[in-house]
Amino acid sequence: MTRHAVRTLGDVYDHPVGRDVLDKIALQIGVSPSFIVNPLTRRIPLTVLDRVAGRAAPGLVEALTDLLEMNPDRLDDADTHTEGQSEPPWWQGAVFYQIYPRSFADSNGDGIGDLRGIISKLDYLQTLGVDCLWLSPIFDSPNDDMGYDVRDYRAVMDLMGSMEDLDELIEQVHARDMRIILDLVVNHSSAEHEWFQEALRDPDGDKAAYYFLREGSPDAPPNNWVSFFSGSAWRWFDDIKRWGMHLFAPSQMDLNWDNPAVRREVADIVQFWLARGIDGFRMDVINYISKTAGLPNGVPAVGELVGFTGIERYFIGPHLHEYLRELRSAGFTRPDGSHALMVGETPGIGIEVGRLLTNRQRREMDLIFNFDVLEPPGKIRWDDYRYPPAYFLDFYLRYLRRLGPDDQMAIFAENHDNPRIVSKITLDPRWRGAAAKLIATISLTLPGTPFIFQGQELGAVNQDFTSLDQLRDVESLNYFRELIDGGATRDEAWDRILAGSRDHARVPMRWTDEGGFTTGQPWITGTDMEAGWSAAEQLDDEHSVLNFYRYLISVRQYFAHDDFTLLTRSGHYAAWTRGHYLVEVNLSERTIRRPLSVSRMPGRTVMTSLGSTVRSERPRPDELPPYGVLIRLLD
Ligand code: ISL
Ligand code: CA
Repeated sequence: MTRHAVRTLGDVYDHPVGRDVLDKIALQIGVSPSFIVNPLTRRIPLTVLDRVAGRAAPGLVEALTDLLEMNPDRLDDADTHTEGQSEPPWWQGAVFYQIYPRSFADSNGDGIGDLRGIISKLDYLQTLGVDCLWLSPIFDSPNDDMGYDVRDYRAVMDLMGSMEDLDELIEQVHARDMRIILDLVVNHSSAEHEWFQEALRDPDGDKAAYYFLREGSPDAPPNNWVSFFSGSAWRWFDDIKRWGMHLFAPSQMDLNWDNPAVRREVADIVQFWLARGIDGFRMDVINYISKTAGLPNGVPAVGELVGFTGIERYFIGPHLHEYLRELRSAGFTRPDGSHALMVGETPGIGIEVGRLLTNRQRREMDLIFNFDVLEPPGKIRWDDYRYPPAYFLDFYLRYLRRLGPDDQMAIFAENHDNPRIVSKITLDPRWRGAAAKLIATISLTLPGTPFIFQGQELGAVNQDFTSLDQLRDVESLNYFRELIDGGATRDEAWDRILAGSRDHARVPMRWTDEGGFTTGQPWITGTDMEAGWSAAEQLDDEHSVLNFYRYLISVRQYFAHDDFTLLTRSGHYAAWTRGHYLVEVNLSERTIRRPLSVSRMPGRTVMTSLGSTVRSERPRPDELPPYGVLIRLLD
């Protein structure tokens, strides 16, 4: 692989990592990237930039060049051998549905969702029309981070059921012509995993080398990295007089992927599950697995900029691509040579590095989640603000323009780590359904692989939690403490928690008007009791969000492999075609005019978001109501 020296601003921009970084900066300050990098500025030497920026943010430019040099891969360096005109892989036209098992359906009344609960809802999922289920963690876990802390990668968490239940679930999913992927959480394991327990018993033994354990003194952690769940990323284990690294909760110990034995273990785990019929994995924070050798301190200026000191030392580490390729061949390849699906959860990864990770010719992963879609410039999850749906559309349009024939993007608006998209967009109950349908339309008609999170198909909204004891998430609880310790009042701290808590997405599914999730006491309660929004009620309502999703998913097969053409994108309006379907959307909360150039195109209306606003309010034919959608089949 050729190494390109990075000396000028232009070199940075020509580098995939640099391009992503500069694009992010441009987005945040609200300018076009060409405002920063253009023929005039391209030749500015980084040494000069360092002198200018160095005063305000010492070390920033050096951190950037380090990062770029640590990541020499470029798409044009990749193996360019084309695989020929093979059939598109199954997942390309698929609609994914994420289940948060704990909160989906409880079969035995203990208040916690489980595998038999999921089995009991397979008819519902089939009616919805989704092709592949992704289950958030169901492996044995002490649940400090709700299963994202795995104690045994080969056992089912007892709260979820048994191995037999899982086998039955897999079988029944397949019998319905659907597929199923699980969650692979291998950047870290639970401290209760036998590997770590053995490391504690023998801190110089081979299992200790599975983790990052460092000698030192209890008052000075080995470096300045911070945890995503507050505080230092290091925890002192007094029994063995060693520090242990945890990028997440103190009981989620980071695994050392530089140890080949760890990589072999992970490949074996994947093989174990593939043999049981699993169709692939979503891979938790998979871009964090390769840490910079020597675990050097993070640059404080970077930490201040992005909020997490140390992140530039591991979010695209030096061996990331290598380890993924190895795992694909050693773990994700079946005996017949076919590959199971690899979906990477990749916080912080931009479009170009995303392409490096998923371009078909490179044989790393198949899809990744690009999280930049979740907050518009200047906002973070904890801010209370209204999310402009135009940002959602424009984000994916921009993404699309950058993709080549061997790239594919995943489209998503929600997951178990984020508040509900409808509440982010609008708090006005009149537009709840329309906003939900607008996101559905963009997600399901743009060329990409859509992921729907449970409840999204019901237009679920955030919960009016009123006190901390209603929350369960370690991140929210720790962050509240951190805010108070930092001098915030309880009200200030609570406002931030309420805006961003992951628990909004984790309350039980609303199956019936009374709830229908459990016959017992749910492990966490939801507060949204608005009539008409449960699954049962929506199935009976032809204008419901649920039936809108069902419709779009069912017709998707007719255009999923067809061309996409953007006809108009101006102001709050956009129109595009996908195959013979013509889609028009209003991205605002005001009624807007449809341009004649589009409204005159001959075709018949097959779907509108009507009915999700005030029932009697029929829009004029030349207008689109707030967040309105109009879908026609062209003649
Ligand atoms: O909530 C976040 C941190 O502030 C997110 O950045 C999130 O932690 C990140 O996207 C990684 O998420 C995944 O790994 C975590 C787990 O808690 C999340 O539920 C999971 O989706 C650690 O395993
Ligand atoms: Ca249960």
